[in-house]
Amino acid sequence: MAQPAPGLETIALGIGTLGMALGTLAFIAMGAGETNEKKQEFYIITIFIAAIAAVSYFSMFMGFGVIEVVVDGEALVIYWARYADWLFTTPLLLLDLALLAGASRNTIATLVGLDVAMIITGLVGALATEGAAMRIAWWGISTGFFVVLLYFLVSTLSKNAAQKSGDVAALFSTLRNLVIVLWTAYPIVWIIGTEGTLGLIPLGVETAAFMVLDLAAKVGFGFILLRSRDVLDQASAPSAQAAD
Ligand SMILES: *C/C=C(C)/C=C/C=C(C)/C=C/C1=C(C)CCCC1(C)C
Repeated sequence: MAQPAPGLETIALGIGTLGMALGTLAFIAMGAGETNEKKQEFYIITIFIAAIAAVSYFSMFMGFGVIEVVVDGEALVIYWARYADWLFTTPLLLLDLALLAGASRNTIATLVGLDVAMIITGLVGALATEGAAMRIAWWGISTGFFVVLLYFLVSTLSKNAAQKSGDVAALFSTLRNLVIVLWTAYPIVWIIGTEGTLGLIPLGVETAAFMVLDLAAKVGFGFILLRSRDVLDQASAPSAQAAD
């Protein structure tokens, strides 16, 4: 059993837990009293994103969800709990974006499928013991899914959003760009961190980097989305149809 990580890791995981918990409470408060069912969807999804991450961070803070993987004779400390979190929270983030854009079910299924494939292959890479080359190969496969996912965000989903009102399209662009920039940092932190075996940054720095990214990509994203009440009104107006 791994012990709770000391130092920077513990601090980063503690801040992550607090930030996600406060984000959850803030989103619940923002959504309280919302009676429009379509708009409630955005609140429910975004509350769960922060809540799942809060639980995941708390588990890692308590020293759970972390294992040692021996690669080429060297022990790597891997937080697998992240992937359990991301497996649910990243599809939910994409669902928020897709609902905003008025995407069809097929587009949503494609995005979620690519995303789940990205997270699972990333997890395989994180746990692979065959050697550094094999881990980096899985990183490459995961990054391949990620690139296709980004393609769908800038093509199909952006086209859907362009058919919405100017305000909705503008909010979509802001959030989409935030996703592109923040999400791109994850594979970079992974490969230069413990998982990539290159060890360019120590585990504490990596944990802090993921914490800042997670807070921005979930709580930051959620605030930008949910504070725009009248834009959500327009996005969920009955006239808004699912585009193909
Ligand atoms: C709230 C959590 C978020 C937004 C997490 C996003 C995670 C990714 C975009 C992860 C991507 C990865 C690759 C593209 C390569 C392999 C390693 C991963 C899983 C870190």
